[in-house]
Amino acid sequence: SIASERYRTAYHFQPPKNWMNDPNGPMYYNGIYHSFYQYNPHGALWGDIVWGHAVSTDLVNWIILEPAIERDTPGDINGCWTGSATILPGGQPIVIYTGGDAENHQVQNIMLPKNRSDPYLREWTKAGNNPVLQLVGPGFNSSQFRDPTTGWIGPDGLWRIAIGAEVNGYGAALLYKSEDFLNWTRVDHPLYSSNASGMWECPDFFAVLPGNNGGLDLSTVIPEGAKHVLKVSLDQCDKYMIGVYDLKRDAFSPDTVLDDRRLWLKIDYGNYYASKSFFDSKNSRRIIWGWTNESDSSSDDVAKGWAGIYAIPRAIWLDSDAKQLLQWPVDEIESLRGNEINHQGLELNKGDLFEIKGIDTTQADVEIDFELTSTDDAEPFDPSWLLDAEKHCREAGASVHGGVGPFGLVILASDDMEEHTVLHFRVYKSQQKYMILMCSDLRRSSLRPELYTPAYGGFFEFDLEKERKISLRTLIDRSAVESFGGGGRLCIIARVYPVALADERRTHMYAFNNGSTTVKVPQLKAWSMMTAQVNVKKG
Ligand code: DQQ
Repeated sequence: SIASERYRTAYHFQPPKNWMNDPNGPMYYNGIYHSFYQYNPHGALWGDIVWGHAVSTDLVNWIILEPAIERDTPGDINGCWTGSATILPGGQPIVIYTGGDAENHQVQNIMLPKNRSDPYLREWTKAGNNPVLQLVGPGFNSSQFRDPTTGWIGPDGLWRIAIGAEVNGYGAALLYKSEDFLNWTRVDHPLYSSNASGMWECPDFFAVLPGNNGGLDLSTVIPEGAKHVLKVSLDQCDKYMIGVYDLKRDAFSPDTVLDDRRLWLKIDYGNYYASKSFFDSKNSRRIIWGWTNESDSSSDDVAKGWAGIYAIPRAIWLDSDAKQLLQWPVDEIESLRGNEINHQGLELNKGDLFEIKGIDTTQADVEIDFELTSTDDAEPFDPSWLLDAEKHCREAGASVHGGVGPFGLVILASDDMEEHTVLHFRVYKSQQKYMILMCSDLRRSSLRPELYTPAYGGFFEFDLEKERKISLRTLIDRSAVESFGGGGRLCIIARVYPVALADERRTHMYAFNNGSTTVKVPQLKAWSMMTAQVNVKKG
């Protein structure tokens, strides 16, 4: 229907139709970016999973190819699930992925490109010795054993990978070693495990240098001073720990161990799961890709004929204090910026609503700097709020007056404001530092029933003594709203389905302030975004 076309994203990747979930095996190889994805060739709900395949030279425009692998061997007859790519010395790409076998055990399989001189690597061959890994033994659960990582080389010259598992009911990243990437043995201790949670899906393990956005290749020597990040997927979100990879123990050791997993940092505080990163040797950066599900109902998805998008690929690096990751949409996305508007020297007093006009409000890239005129009225921060930032976003919503904030952006607003989505900040004082609340509040985003419309949110630490400006960048793409707060300190991607959008009615965008402290906007820039070629199919 027309409505479902209006909700389709114009520059967030999605296949031409059907269901898509986790990003798989991302890599840059011989001038081409490869994106594989969990894909149901038969419909808009999860099932019959194969690896969809798309290629790009710029991470913006994509060519959709035939699926790279289908369910046709005993080791993957129930599904070709998530896995990762590694480029072996000499330029041999190799993929390890999870298969569901006929008994519903999860096993690991290998596949290789059939012809390395095909620039798109269209055809893939499964290894003769598949499945290369199975899990048996006390405490293990063969139906909770999946999602192998990209490989890295240890000091002994052997390859290593980690695999998500549940051991005695607890989350673990199991560690495996191999000489040739085909024959693997389990190391008797995990890379890391924790009794703070159950099953870990989609582990990702990578090295980062504090304050350096250059990106590190896992399979080369890791420089002195590097930290490691372990990301795992659970509780509908992607959480991570920063620590060190202790080469003597051959194990990850987090800088801070948090027993309550609600306190673990998140890659994104919205609708984002199963992310996977890779080293981009073209531009020397690490890029992370995540899956954003629909927030409408399954029957809506069947009616639309499609479900699932990817967040914009983001550069990801470690902050200079080594306490959190920073993320920013890849620069390439700016090639879609069209018509630009620009405002300088705005001032937002308590209750002000400033309409941002002159761009396509349904397909836009918006960058705003909010400069605080004072922090005197910042209310005290209560650390218990960290346990449930969404609750705090519901209670301290955009219409609740505060000391410093709420201020931010109202988007996809209907003429009468009956429908609107809000992105906002609020500033709190916590001993020597400031804590910023960032929310993406979907509660009034649509008049349609049966939608999941939470107020997503999180807190980040910010040095307001050093920097008085808090930036907000929001990528609006029809049903996708992806926001970056404080220069990439906190990210929230969300899905919204306003009736006004489906009806092709005008929607409005405003900057606002509802705090008693005046907020200046020294710079506001916004662009209409053009439509990327993400739906081109080539046989
Ligand atoms: N999705 C895959 C699994 C993975 C899960 C199956 C995470 O391999 O654990 O589609 O979304």
